[in-house]
Amino acid sequence: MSWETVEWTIEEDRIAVLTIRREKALNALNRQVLGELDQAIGEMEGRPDLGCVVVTGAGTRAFVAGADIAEMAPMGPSEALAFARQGQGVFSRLERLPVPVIAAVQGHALGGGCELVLCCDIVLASDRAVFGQPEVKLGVIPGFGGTARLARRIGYGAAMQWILTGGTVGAEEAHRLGLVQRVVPGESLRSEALELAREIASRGPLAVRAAKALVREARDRPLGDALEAEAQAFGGLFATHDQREGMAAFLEKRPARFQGR
Ligand code: CO8
Repeated sequence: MSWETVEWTIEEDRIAVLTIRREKALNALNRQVLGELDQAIGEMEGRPDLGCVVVTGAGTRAFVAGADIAEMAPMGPSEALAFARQGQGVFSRLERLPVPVIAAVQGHALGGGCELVLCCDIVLASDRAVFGQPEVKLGVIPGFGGTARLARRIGYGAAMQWILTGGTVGAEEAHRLGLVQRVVPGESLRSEALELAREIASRGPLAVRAAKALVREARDRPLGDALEAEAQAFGGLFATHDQREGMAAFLEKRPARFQGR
């Protein structure tokens, strides 16, 4: 499952790794990358056997250094609008993937790269990772969801500071602000991300998918609606094999054998 600039592989049982491969441009997002990402995400949507996805960029220097500035530079307003819509559409599709998505950020995650991180559920970063929304330095603003998603993740003041100054922060600061869940040495980033993916993929698959959807959707729902959705999903899981198996396994002091049904 590979195109010119994007590939996804089943790394091991139930774990997919989605890689942006445009290393000579620090994995910058042009229309081709976005188109290929869209196809890859479409394929993963149709895979009920997946338990977790890890997203990363090729090489050690960058996760994604933003939208492709050379491609954007000559654009007029309607082309730029279409480009923003294309990126937003692809990123929202990634955010809505039914399985959890872990970002493994090894280097620069700037502009569109930082916005891509914001569409992942859990973020692991190398101690060399750098985050930021530098668009105002280019005379523009974030266009792939940053003005809408960053404050939800790191709070209003910090988001304003990032977006209004265009400054960058390192992995430790991103961790302190809650964007990054764990900072690890660069050489162990991939194995740590896979280990986390393995742990998630070992849990009840229906429960994991339900939990992801509920936590994500609760951000945009009134509390009462979110609680009702949770209660409905909770009740629904009691009609599954995996609920009976998970609870029986606990009571019998043995590992659960989930079947995703
Ligand atoms: N676009 C295109 N090419 C890039 C990009 C980029 N975003 N980032 C790096 N490259 C290219 C460089 O041009 C260079 O190419 P070449 O070797 O041919 O000269 C190569 O990658 C390596 O880059 P550097 O030599 O600059 O590497 P350094 O290690 O010196 O610096 C940095 C690394 C700090 C990451 C630096 O490359 C940089 O600042 N990049 C740009 C970061 C940036 O401003 N990103 C935000 C872009 S805007 C954006 O993402 C908006 C998203 C919404 C769009 C809405 C649509 C309208």
